[in-house]
Amino acid sequence: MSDTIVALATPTGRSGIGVVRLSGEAAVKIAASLTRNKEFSPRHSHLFSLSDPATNEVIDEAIVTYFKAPNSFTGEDVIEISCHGSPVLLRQVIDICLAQGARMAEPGEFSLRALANGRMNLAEAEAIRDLIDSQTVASARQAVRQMRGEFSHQLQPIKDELLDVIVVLESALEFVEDDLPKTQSENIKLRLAEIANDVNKIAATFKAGKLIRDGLRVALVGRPNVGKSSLFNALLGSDRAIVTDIAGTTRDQIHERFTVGDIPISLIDTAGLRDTTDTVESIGVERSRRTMADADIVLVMLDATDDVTSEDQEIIQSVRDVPHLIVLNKSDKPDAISVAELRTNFERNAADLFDIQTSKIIATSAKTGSGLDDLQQAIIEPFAQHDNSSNGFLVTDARHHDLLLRSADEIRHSIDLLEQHQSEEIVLIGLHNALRYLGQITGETTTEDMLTRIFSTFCIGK
Ligand SMILES: Nc1nc2c(ncn2[C@@H]2O[C@H](COP(=O)(O)OP(=O)(O)OP(=O)(O)O)[C@@H](O)[C@H]2O)c(=O)[nH]1
Ligand SMILES: [Mg+2]
Repeated sequence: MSDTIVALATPTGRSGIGVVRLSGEAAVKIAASLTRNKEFSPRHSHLFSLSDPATNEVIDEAIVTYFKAPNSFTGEDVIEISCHGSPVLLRQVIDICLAQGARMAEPGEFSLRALANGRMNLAEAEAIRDLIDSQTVASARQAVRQMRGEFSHQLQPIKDELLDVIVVLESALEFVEDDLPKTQSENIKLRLAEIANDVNKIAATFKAGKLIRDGLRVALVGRPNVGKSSLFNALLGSDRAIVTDIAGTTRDQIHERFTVGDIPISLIDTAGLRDTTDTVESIGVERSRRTMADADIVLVMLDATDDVTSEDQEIIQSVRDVPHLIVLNKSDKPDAISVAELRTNFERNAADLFDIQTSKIIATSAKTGSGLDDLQQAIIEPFAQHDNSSNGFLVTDARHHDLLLRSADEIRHSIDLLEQHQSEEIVLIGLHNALRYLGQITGETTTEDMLTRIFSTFCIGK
């Protein structure tokens, strides 16, 4: 039988209440030693004085709730102790549990046990992790849908149908002497094509799902002093980054998050790009260049009151082939040029170098806030997807997406083999693979190694 695990289920730090959670055979015995109480009625909460069995000293008053196996989150005996939220006290309670025979839970170990005991499937367990990690209401909503089994329900009829086809082919292998009759073979191909299509449809929701879950990395780049940090602060609505009129103010990059609509944005302010002999600044410039390479979209900022320099041109040139926007800042100033003027200037001065006619340009003022709404919409526009073919359920996990694609590939390959009149035996290999991949999403056919890898991405106490 498995050992008893303990962890803090609430975040570390001061809080009104902190919850220590135990799961396993010894959970009740450990709770008994802390409370000097022998019987706990399942699904009832009771107030107890907690004391240290080693010293008999009372350490807190706490609410203890008992969830008796198998009707608990993990399927084992679970005890939740809601103490006052002092980090020192909570550490002490955990230490006592450890001294009484529990061991510290690994990340995701409570969920892993829930999975092992059939309390939920893998996709549902992953959804709990995603719910905890979600940064927006939209991604939380998706995670809850998955947690409640919606993904598994969508997959089930597809798996059933695939299994049906496999059974037909397997029995043909057993009982039919020659090749399958032509009509039957045509029918199987049609059924397989439909299955592959259904799988692909679900996989196609990943683009939107990934966006809602992971959001976008947006890098703000440009020459020194154009107003990157000012715009960064204006978008966040706080004075996060230092702003001065000295060129080269920002040395290191700063990340902050905000959301546009349902999409989490990780905004990165960078050191102004220029050739410099200053060691610290040049490291910053190097980092800025790397950030540009990693970003989903790059905002190249120009100063609307300044001529476009060769440095500006170089920066724009370098983002030509990646999603980018040109931000014409300081548009509040009387001598600021307009977007149309910028386009004309470019045409005149740099036509043979490259052109910015295909680049989107947004005029902003970090000072007055004008243009910020347009800028936010322009950031998400290339990524937003309006397809709603799956009732709004979105695949958000790269692992699931990958398995769906692999499954559809195997099915398509099997159809090709049927076209070539290959033997059922060979066709079946691919179909079994396809079914196995679908099974790995919900964990029916997932190996021990993979489970360990997946659950290591969970937080401790879940
Ligand atoms: N009038 C006006 N001034 C601005 C605007 N944006 C920034 N400034 C001013 O421009 C100067 C430089 O602003 P920063 O935000 O520090 O510029 P930066 O691009 O981050 O500069 P580095 O960190 O040196 O690369 C400051 O004096 C700002 O107050 C704007 O939209 N309008
Ligand atoms: Mg700056």
